[in-house]
Amino acid sequence: MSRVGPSGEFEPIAVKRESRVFVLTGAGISAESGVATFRDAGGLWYQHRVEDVATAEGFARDPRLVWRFYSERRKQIGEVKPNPAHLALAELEGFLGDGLFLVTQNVDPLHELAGSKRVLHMHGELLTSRCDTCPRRPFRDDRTYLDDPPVCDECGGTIRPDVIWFGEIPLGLREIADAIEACDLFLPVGSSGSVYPAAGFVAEARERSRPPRTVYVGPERPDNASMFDECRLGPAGRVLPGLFKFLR
Ligand code: BV8
Ligand code: ZN
Repeated sequence: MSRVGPSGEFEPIAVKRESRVFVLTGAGISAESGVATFRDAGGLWYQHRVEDVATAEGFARDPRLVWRFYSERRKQIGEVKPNPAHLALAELEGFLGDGLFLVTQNVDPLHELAGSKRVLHMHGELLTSRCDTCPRRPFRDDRTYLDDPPVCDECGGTIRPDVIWFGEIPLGLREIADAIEACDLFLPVGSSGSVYPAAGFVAEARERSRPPRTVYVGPERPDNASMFDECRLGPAGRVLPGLFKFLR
C-alpha cells in the first residue's frame, strides 16, 4: 500500500535529526546513470551466465573471461556520473550524519562520487583488486585486463576483482545486523530482492519486537514486496529527491 498525498504524489517521509535510517541500494539506483542492472532486459547477466563470471569457480575456470567482464564495467564507470537519487542520499547523510546507515550491493563508486562519505559495499568494489592467493591487502586498481590476467608481484598468484561472488560471504554483515536492529526506517532502493542475504534483510527488520517502517523504492515491485509496509513505485531518480521532509 502506498500513502499518496492530495497532490497525487507520495507523502514525504518526515526525518528528524535523531532518526536512524537504514538504506540498502541495488543496481537500480545506478540505472539512471546509465549503468546496466543485472536482471533488467539487456542486463549484465544476459550477456554472460552468472556461473561463468560471478563465482570463484568461474574465475578459476576462465580468469580471462571474468577479467573481460569486469574490465568492461571498469571502463564504463569512467563515463558515468551520479544521478539525483545518489545526490538525495548524500543530502540525507548531510542531515542525519551517522544516523544514516548506507549499505550498497553495488560495486560502482557512484554513491561516493555523489558525496556520500560512509558507504558499506557489502559485495566489494569494482575499482579494487586483490590477490587470489596471498593475504596482501586489496588495492585500488582501475586498470582493464583484456588479455592475460594480472599476476601478483608478491607471490605470483592471480589477481582478481575485489568483489564478493556467489558462494562468498558478503562484507560487513555484523554492522548490517546491528544497523537493522537500531533503525526506525528501513529503505531499500532499486533492488529486485532476488539475491541473499541482502534480500532477507527486510525480514530481519520485521522480526524485531518493534519493527521499523519499511518502504521500498523502485519502478516495479521487488520479489520480496510483501515484506514492505509500502512500495513507492517509480524511478529512484524521481522518487528519492522529494522523499524526505527534514524536520529541523
Ligand atoms: C552467500 C557482486 C553464504 C559482483 C553480486 C537459494 C536460495 C537463497 C539463496 C541462495 C540460493 N542459492 C544460492 C544462494 C545464495 C546466493 C543467492 O542469493 N543466489 C540467488 C541467485 C538465489 N547468494 C550468495 O551466494 C551470497 N553469498 O550467500 O554466502 C553466506 C551468507 C551469509 C552468511 C554466511 C554465509 C553472495 C551474493 C553476492 C553475489 N555478488 N555482485 C558483481 O557486481 O559483479 S550479486 C549482484 O546481483 C549485485 O551485487 C546485487 O546484489 C545482486 C542483485 O542485483 P540487484 O542489485 O537487485 O539488481 P537487479 O538487476 O537484480 O535488479 C535491478 C532492480 O532495479 C530491479 O528491481 C529494477 O526494478 C530496479 N530498477 C530499474 N531501474 C530503476 C530501478 N530502481 C530504481 N530506479 C530505477 N531507475
Ligand atoms: Zn599474492
